[in-house]
Amino acid sequence: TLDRVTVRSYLEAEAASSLAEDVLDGLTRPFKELPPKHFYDAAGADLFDRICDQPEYYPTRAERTILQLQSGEIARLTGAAELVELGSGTAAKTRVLLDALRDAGTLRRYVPFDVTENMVREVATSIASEYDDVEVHGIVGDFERHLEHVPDPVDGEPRIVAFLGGTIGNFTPGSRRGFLRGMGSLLGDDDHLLLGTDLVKDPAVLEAAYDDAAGVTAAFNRNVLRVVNRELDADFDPEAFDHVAFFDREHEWIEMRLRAQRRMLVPIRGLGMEVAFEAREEVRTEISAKFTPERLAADLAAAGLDLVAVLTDPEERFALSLSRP
Ligand code: AVJ
Repeated sequence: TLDRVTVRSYLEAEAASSLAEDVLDGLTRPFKELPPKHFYDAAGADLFDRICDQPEYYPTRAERTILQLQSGEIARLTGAAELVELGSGTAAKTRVLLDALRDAGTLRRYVPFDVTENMVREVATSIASEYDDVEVHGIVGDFERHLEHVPDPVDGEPRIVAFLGGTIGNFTPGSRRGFLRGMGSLLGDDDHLLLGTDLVKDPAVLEAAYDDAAGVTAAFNRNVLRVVNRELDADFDPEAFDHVAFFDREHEWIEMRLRAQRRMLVPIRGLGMEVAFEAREEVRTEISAKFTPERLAADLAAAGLDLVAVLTDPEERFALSLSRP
């Protein structure tokens, strides 16, 4: 099987510098901010997996339900020989889609793309051993900067570029459209974008999903401070920050913040600076946009994509959309 696996990394030392610049930028703003991509070191990836098992966090289960019910339809509508998956993670849900493409007799290659090298390697070798004759081309990179390294489609056959889980919601509205356009640039006339988006719903349900009773999301949120401590030799006390999650009704997004319990001065030696916090001052750590079908269509159209199908779970909590250039 190993002769069917390639893994290329485009990250190297860049990862640390992108964190340094993001922390420098984000913590010197009048309203402090840290981008959500730095949550996902090994501990953060584990915490996210645990979030998905919490009873309140429905998106992962809802999306899996849609895949289980609709993968055959997705295979039929796309006839895809290839699945490119941005943010592939452990590819748990992906197998449902790969199975459908294999059963349709079209599947030839899987391209997992993620920031965590070990995860890409493990996924690449296990998929290659589970799916006879399927090639796997793993990419270790930052999908905001390395999309250009996605290989050309095999023999010009149709492909699906998938961005699942609702991660598109982490982009602010303007950069969201830019990123959709970037994914669109990977699509030829016979290709499709498969996009997972969480849907607008009762704010109480949304807020519970980002503030589970077991405190796993709170630990995930604080983990970004541990990442900064380790990578930039900083002295954050993660326990001195409270986890805050609320639905912003105007923007229709969940916002996560970390709120300082008291005044403090935090050394970040790797940047040669100290950051001051007022008591109750907050750092925004994530937005997670929730969509209405109208907004989804408008964002896709703005990125030059035409909606082909919107597939939802029976409770209409989450949507998987297929669109094309
Ligand atoms: C992995 C980005 C889809 O926004 O719901 C989960 C991350 N943050 N709980 C999301 C997350 C808090 C998640 N995504």
